[in-house]
Amino acid sequence: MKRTICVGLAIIMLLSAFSITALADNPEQDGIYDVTKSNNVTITFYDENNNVIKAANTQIDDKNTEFYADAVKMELEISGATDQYELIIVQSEEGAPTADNIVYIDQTSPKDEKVTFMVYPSKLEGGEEYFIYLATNGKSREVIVSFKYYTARLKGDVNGDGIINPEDALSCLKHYVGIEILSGKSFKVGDTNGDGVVDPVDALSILKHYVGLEVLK
Ligand SMILES: [Ca+2]
Ligand SMILES: [Ca+2]
Repeated sequence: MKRTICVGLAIIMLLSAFSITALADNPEQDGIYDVTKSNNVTITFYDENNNVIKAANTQIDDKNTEFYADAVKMELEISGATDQYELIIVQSEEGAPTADNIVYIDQTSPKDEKVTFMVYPSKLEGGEEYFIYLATNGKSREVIVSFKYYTARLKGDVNGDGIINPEDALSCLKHYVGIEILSGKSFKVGDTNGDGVVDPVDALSILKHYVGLEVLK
């Protein structure tokens, strides 16, 4: 019994050691970030209304990144193109496009040794990583671009994964008992009733939202 308590305390102390870091505020808008691309690819990002989006330096989850606020579409120009190309965008799983994870597919032929794709993924979900594959005759499919999508924090979405569920309620309870201290945006969205404290009342609201008894707004 004594041993169980000691192990429990050790776990709690270990958890606290990892969680006492203040988080910088994440962006207020949704958008694309962490873009990597091959050298022969030029990308222009657009919002829903086809306005060009410029990159802004920002922090997401305490990491510096270039952020394209409100970007949902992109134009890809691939130079050195000689053949017909097929482009596929896959959510999450690098290496295995399947019917379930493909969010965009298109095919085009080059013009002046360039191919241009105007890409509009069917869905973009917060916290997910996307891979853009290009394939052509005699050349196997390769990743030419990868990016992540960020969604601004909803009230109750304490861990910022875009979903409000029991995990978030648990984070509120951990904060309440001092195991995992919430700060910044996480605290703000965790305090669902806005009374300045994150406690079991907030955890309960999140659970009620999850089961459909209450809608957090
Ligand atoms: Ca969440
Ligand atoms: Ca509260």
